[in-house]
Parts: sequence; structure tokens; C-alpha cells
Amino acid sequence: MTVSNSTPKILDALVIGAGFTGLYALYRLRERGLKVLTVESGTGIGGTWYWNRYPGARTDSSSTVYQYWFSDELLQEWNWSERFPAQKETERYLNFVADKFALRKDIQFNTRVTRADYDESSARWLVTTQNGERFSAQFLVMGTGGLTKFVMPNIPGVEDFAGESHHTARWPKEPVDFAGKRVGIIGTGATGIQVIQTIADKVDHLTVFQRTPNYTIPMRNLKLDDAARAELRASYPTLKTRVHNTFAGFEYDFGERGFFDTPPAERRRLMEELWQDGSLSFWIAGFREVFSDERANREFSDFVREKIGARINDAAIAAKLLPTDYGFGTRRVPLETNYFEVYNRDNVTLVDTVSEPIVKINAHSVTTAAREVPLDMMIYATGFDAGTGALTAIDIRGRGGVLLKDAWSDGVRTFMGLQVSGYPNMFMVMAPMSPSAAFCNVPTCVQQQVDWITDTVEFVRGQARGAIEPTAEAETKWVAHHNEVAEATLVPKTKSWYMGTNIDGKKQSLLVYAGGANVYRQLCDDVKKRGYEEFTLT
Ligand code: NA7
Repeated sequence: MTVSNSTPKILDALVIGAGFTGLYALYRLRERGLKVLTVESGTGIGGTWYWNRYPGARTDSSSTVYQYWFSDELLQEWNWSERFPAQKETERYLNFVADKFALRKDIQFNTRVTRADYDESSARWLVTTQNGERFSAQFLVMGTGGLTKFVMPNIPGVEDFAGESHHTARWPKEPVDFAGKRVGIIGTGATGIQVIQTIADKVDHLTVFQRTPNYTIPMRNLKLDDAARAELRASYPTLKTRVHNTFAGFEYDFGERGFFDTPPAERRRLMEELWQDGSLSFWIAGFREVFSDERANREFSDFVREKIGARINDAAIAAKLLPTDYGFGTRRVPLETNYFEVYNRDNVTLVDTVSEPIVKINAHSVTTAAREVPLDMMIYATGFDAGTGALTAIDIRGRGGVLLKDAWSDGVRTFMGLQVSGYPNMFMVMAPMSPSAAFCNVPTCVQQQVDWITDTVEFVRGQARGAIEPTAEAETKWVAHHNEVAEATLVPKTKSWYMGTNIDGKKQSLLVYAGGANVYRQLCDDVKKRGYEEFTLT
């Protein structure tokens, strides 16, 4: 139904997305007395945890830090069942939050925003949905997520496959039956690894098409009983402050001691200890230099290769699974459970698509440079247009009618990943150039950004003029600082979605602010304390 001529619904704030960000933004802005509506394209709560319901999906952050801190009652009432909860549990948690705080009445599902126009005369956003519905809001909050716009591989014939076919980010709600099926999967990132280790023993045969092998860490998942939960709950008051004071928003952080000040035997002992923890602490609680120094990085890379190699029976397969041309931690490090043992099974074949490229996908098979692989099902774990994808998918027109995707055609520019100059009162979370874009335990950084946005909205409402935006100079300065911090790390040397290399034609730059979530939080607080010097009010 097209209702585009209808009178727009008048709001103080429109929030787009009902995931971790959108729910919290709705809660916070409503608490401050704003008339808020959240719109969501899905039919349920959860964002990432609504869409990504593929087999094996679970968090790589522990449940004790993958949650909201704003309500002590919530912290007492919700019982996590595992250290690393699965998708269903996280989705249930977010639904529980929505119900407990009566958020649902202000969420409209099945509503995809297609455009947003800033009207300079009224200083309001006019937002249009796919159904032609319109909203007029003073503030626009993009809770659209960093990993939302999924991508299919650029392989000839991808539309021709006649069997069952699923992208992991659009996995069906109904159970998928793998029994007796020849399944092919493209993609061995964090998602592909979770799928592969979960379905290998359920399929007739699994063919894994791998382009880049990954460094991974074995997950030490634990079931939590009442006693374990009570112990963890006792740590919440400390944790809730702690997470905002660490590099990546986790409970753990880099040690004080430098890599080169620590004797090799001591370094090895620490690596073993962190490895045993079975979490991302091996990545972001070892040595800071692993991100910036080739030698430190090589030592960690060698350690992981040694650990992985020991688990694979066939030397030729091991050679394909061991990364050699980039350093540990310069791409997202997935946690895994018995992943490498999968390749010791008779019903699993690994195809290295660099030495044996996929030529085309056919109705019932995949043709590579060396063979034809007959398949009943295709799984695409091929990732996302990270950071910018969900934002540029909407026609966002700021001051002077300039499209955001045009404003970014020469490269992304944001002020601290929170706002873009020329787009007054539009706030972003998990956007490029902030830690939440990738180097952060998502709920920590999302809550920090939403809290900052809420305070800023309140600040603007207390002013005679109704719109705020960063100056172009402040934005230029942030971009320069962002790039300088990025260049001091090894991350830009490696191809990854962090750098945008997974998307054809995407301008390459580091998506995420690499200065640390703790440093970033402080910088955001300083902006507020100095009275928003970097912004103009109109
Ligand atoms: P990722 O990490 O972007 O992984 C996508 C995978 O798909 C990766 O292995 C890609 O290889 C592979 N890919 C993509 N296109 C192709 C083609 N054409 N041929 C072969 N292989 C291809 O996405 P995920 O969903 O796993 O993870 C995203 C984030 O979600 C993750 O980091 C967590 O934070 C949660 P490549 O590595 O590009 O060579």
C-alpha cells in the first residue's frame, strides 16, 4: 500500500533498528520524555540476533559482559545459561528486555526505511518507509548495526543454483534438514566456522570453499549453574565500570608490561595461560604490541599456527588451514569448538579457492578450476558490507539534499562515528571511525554511544536552536586522527572487512577507530564537558 501523501506522523525521535542499540536508544530517549518510535524491518526483536539464526550462532563475548547494565533488576532477573550464549538465548534475552521495559508498544515491525530527508527550514527529518509511510522527527538515531547488509559472493551462476540455498544472515526460522545432503559452504569467517563445526556431523558430505584461512582460538564454553551465576553476579558492580575502561570493552585488557620487557619464557607462559582461558583474551589481553609490531605479532602468529597444526591429521590439509600471509589478530579472530577436527572427517572436503578458484555455480553443482562438486544445498557465509552498508542502503539526504553515499564517495568521513557534518541531528551507532564498528564488545560500546547521544539530545532540547552537527573542521581533524592511529597498527596491511576489501569497489580504509574503547569514551566525555565546541547549533 502506498500512503506517501499521508500526513507524516510527528515524533521527537525516530530510531531505526530493534537490536541492542535500538532497544536501548528507545529506552533512554523515552526515559528523558521524548516521543520516540523505533522502526524495524524484521518481524521481531533482536537485530543481528534476529536475522543470524544459522546453526551454531553464538557470541564470542562472555554473557557477563554481553548485556545491558542500566537496570539492576534486569541483572538480577536474567539467568544466562552459558558463558558464551547461543543465538536463541541472546534473542530471548533481548525479547525479555523489550517486554520488561514495555518497549514493544513503541516499536513498529515490518517497516523498512528507504529514505530520510533533512528539511532545513523546520530542522526536522522526514523519513519514508518502503510502504510509503512517513515520519517527521527532530532526531534520527541509526541503530542499523555494523554488520547488517549481507553480501552474496561475486561468482558467476550464483542465482542459478536450484537446490536449497541460504545466506547465514537470512537463515530460515524453520529447521533446516541436513540429513543425507551434500552441502557446500562458501566462507570461513567467524560465521562460516560456527556453521561448519556444527553441521559437519549432520550432513552426508560437506564441501568447504575457503579463500582465506583464519587464526582462531578454541572457545572454552561452560554451562552456568546457580552457584556460578551468583559468583558472576557478585562481580557485576565492578564489571559494569570495568568494561568502559578497557581497550575493547571486555572484562580483560592488555597487561601493563611491554612485550619486549617480558622475557621470552614469561611471554610463552602468558600465551599458554590466555590460550587456556578460551576467550578473546588471547587477542586483546596479551600485549598491545601484537597490533603494531611485526616481531611481537610473529610470535603470536607462530604460537597459534603451532596449536592449530597439531590438531589436523593430514599435512596437506593443514597447510591450507594455516594462515601464512598475514599476522594474527589483524582480522577478526573467531572462537571455535572442534573446528579443525572437522577436517579429519571422511565426509568433509576442503577446497582452497585461491589455488583452485570457483569458476561457476550451476543448478546442482559448483565447478572449480579442478573439479565439479555435486551439491544439494549451498550455504553462503560470505559476510557483510560492514559499517557503511546499512547506512548507504537508505537514501539519506542532509543539508542541501546531499546524499550520504555521495558525501562518502571519496571516502567515509564521520565525527567520532557519531555524526556527519551536513546531517544535523542524525546520530549513528556502530558507524565507521568509532570502536563499536569492530574493536569492541558490542554492548559496551553501544551503551556508551547511546548514553552520549541521549545526553546530546537533551543538550539540544535545552537550546534555543534545535539542531546540532559537527563542524567540517572537527570532522576533518577526527578523520586525520583516526587515520594516524590506524596507520600505527598492522591492521591496514591485511585484507579484511575491517578494511573494506571484501566489497568490490569499496574505498579502503580502516572502518574502526583503533585507539581503544576506553580512550574513545574519554574523548566523547570531553566533548560533552567542553560544551560541544566541535559542533554548531542551527
Ligand atoms: P566475514 O568475516 O566477512 O567472512 C566472510 C567469508 O566469506 C570469508 O571467509 C570470505 O573470504 C568468504 N568469501 C566471501 N566472498 C567469497 C568468494 N567470492 N569466494 C570465496 N570466499 C568468499 O563474515 P562473517 O559473517 O563470517 O563474520 C562477520 C562478523 O560477524 C564477524 O567478524 C563477527 O564479528 C560477527 P575472505 O576472508 O574475504 O578471503
